[in-house]
Amino acid sequence: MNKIKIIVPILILFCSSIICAQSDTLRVQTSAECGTCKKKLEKELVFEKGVKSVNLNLDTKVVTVVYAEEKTNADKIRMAISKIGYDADSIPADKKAYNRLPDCCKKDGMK
Ligand SMILES: [Cu+2]
Repeated sequence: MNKIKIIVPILILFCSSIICAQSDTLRVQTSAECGTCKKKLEKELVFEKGVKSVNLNLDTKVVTVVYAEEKTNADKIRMAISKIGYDADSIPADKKAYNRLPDCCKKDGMK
């Protein structure tokens, strides 16, 4: 009986450390402007291969992406954000995708 009390917590710890090791969290500075951007970015980015969860903070414009390390990487995620139409850190928004954004989502300089 006592053995089980020791083994179970160790097993739980072991399993959770494996799950944690497989996913990584990335924070990307974007050019999102409004609630429409948030919905669009979160909805489209979550379908990207390897992406587990997406959350955009509109105050900071930083998108937090949890992804599977073995399926994708930070550069691919930044490229995906660019293809949706937003800047991602140093990668500028894809021009065509940007032009398709609603007016409210465009930066003043590029209108
Ligand atoms: Cu917007």
